[in-house]
Amino acid sequence: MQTERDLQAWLWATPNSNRVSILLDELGLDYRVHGVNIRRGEQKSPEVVSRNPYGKIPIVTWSGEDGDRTLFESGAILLDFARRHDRLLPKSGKALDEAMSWLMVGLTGLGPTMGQAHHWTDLADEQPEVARAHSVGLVRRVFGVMDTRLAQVPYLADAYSIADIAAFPWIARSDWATIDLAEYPNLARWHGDVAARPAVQSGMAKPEGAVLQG
Ligand SMILES: N[C@@H](CCC(=O)N[C@@H](CS)C(=O)NCC(=O)O)C(=O)O
Repeated sequence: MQTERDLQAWLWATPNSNRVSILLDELGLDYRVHGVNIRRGEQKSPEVVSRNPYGKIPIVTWSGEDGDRTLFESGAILLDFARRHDRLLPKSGKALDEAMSWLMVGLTGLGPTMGQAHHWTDLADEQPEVARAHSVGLVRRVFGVMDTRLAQVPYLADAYSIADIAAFPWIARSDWATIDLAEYPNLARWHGDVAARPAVQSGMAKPEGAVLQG
């Protein structure tokens, strides 16, 4: 049951945004999407900065039993919704330990290293070889540890969870780090399994018509 009234999300066609749209679609929630074109600098607008002083997306707001709520940082949003809805996160014990640990690998290892690799292999005006190789090497280390893990279990925390949702939108853009996913066969198998989920397909298509370019 949806307890959030007037649920709204500020998103663009970016990996951290798609974590949130996949989450909300997995939970079957109704929400209104506001497109924030980060290549046009719309994340610096008063509309965004008043809800996230960092001037970044994703952001979600809603009215709940405890009043008006605002959350930014994709990891905070994943954890809050999984816990309140009692879905996509084990309750306790070893299963919770594993889900939390692999969630953090996605949030603090995969996302930031992919962002740097995208910068040094594509976005930067100058792309010194030392920076390119260093940033891609850090991504390869994360891909390698995930590939080894996924040789043993179907999903990062065994059962499908927010750890997979945090990782998927970045793995789906492995080309941003000039990496062919086929080099990591277990990760590629997992990517195919997660990509087949209807909520992942609908979440990855939000905001409708958004394109990340420039
Ligand atoms: N740690 C934050 C990172 C948010 C982030 O960097 N968002 C990007 C889009 S994926 C953004 O807003 N970039 C524009 C900017 O930094 O000005 C999260 O996971 O939500």
